[in-house]
Amino acid sequence: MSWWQTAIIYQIYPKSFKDTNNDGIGDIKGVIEKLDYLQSLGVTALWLNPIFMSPQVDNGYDVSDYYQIDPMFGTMQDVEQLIKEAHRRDLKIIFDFVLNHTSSQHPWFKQAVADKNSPYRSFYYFVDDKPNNWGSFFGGSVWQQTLAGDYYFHLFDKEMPDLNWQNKDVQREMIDVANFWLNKGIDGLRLDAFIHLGKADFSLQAEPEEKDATLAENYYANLPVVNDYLTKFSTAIKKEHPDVFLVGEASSANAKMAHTYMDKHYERCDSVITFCYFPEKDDPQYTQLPTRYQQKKMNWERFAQIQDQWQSIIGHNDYPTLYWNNHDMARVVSRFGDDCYYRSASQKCLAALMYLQKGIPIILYGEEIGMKNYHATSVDEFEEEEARQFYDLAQPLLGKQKTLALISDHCRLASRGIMQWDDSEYVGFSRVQPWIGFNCEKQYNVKAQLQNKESLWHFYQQLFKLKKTPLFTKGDYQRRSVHPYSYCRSYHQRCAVVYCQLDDQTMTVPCDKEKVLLSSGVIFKENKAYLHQWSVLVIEEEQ
Ligand code: ISL
Ligand code: CA
Repeated sequence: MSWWQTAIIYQIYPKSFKDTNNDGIGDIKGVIEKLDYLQSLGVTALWLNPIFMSPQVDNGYDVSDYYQIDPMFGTMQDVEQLIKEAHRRDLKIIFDFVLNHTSSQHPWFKQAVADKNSPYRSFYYFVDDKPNNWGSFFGGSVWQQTLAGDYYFHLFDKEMPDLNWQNKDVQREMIDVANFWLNKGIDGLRLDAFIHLGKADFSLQAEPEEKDATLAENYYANLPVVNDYLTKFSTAIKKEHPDVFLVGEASSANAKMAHTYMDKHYERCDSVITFCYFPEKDDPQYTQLPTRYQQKKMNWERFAQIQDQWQSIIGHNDYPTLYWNNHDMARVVSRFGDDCYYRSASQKCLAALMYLQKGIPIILYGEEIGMKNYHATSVDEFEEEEARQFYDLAQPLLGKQKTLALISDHCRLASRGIMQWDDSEYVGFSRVQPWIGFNCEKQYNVKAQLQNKESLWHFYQQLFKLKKTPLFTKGDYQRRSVHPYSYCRSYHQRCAVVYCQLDDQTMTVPCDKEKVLLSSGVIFKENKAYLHQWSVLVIEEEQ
């Protein structure tokens, strides 16, 4: 088996994890300081959001030098030490690898803009006139005019021009960057937004044609040519580094597409991260406001169907990723659980539900201590233009606090709060005011959770121990029911059923206590187990 098939990945947003030089910003040394902590939790690999040199227009996803560490996070020596210290503890390191675009401050782009005859001109997409009405993910058109009057293409922020992957020099440069870091000893790469590497013919117009800028994913997401670029990149990388783990971020990929991206006949991705796991329906409280930043409701039936698809199409021979949250979406306990009364219970239940399926768990820092969404205190904290527009509409109606809370719960900032190490003035993160506000809570911090044997943290530790056994890494998956949410894992002569009670009914399961592998919130009475809302039971069954 490859190391990553049994990996449990811990995602670190370095800016918010731990600050060691007291400038209010988390750093590499902070990660090093917490390696023992991470090892004791039982995770086996760390994925770090980008730490390369960057003007930080999009939190490091706008890279201006792939060969340098942003001084805000530390130095090259710090990274080398991190790799060494992580490996000493059997922890793998996965870097975020931004290959679809660079920063507008990258020397390639600067030269391309300054000189039309520069060889770097064809590293990007330049056109004399705006050829289409395609919309950028960050709002407005994908085309940005330069001072010279021509236009360049950007799918994300206008300070993040897209690289032209048709150009073989671009392909080679990115392979070189990847090899540079792999030669330093890192173990894996998360291929950021790779599904956008291919673009359709620029003369095609998006519907509705009369609109200036409209999202047109069919022209710049999951195009067949993406597979060719991927094969080329991965083959070159794996030739020198056969053990590397390549996990692609494929936000809009369904299980079938993911299957193609993971096709064993071609060297592509080892696994992918989709954003399609969570089928939410709009459930707006305020009908006069746009739904974008309003309450949503999870459709658990549909969710179960999607999980079953991924488990059968991908899980049968491969390893899907299993996750509930990341730096681009709200935190699990606030989004799908109950961050008030059933905070611990709901998160334990959801964790077992997701991570005991077949695949590679990816947990977000702070998830293990039940961190909830960060709520902004000012509208200026939101980077999305759409959020500001919503604020202007909603604030006169709902007031400042309520509006901020509503937007906070549905935007990318929600998950990027400071790691709560203790309940001291700056929650053990720093000795100065951190770069962002934070929640300070008596029970939901590392110190308190470590002291309490019944805590969420200890549940995660137990869950990971169980997850590492062959039954849960290699075993087959089979759905039992959606209400209660239950499925079975089987391997050789063994079989275990995972029961998760998501609704407020009580479920009764015949139960021999000796056979219980993991439980939370279950009441055991005379060979029966009673599961109330948010209880979870993992029990071995006779085959
Ligand atoms: O934005 C999308 C659809 O609405 C996605 O298709 C997109 O691929 C995804 O959001 C990409 O996210 C990643 O790249 C971004 C960065 O801002 C995110 O934080 C990162 O996760 C640009 O590099
Ligand atoms: Ca710092």
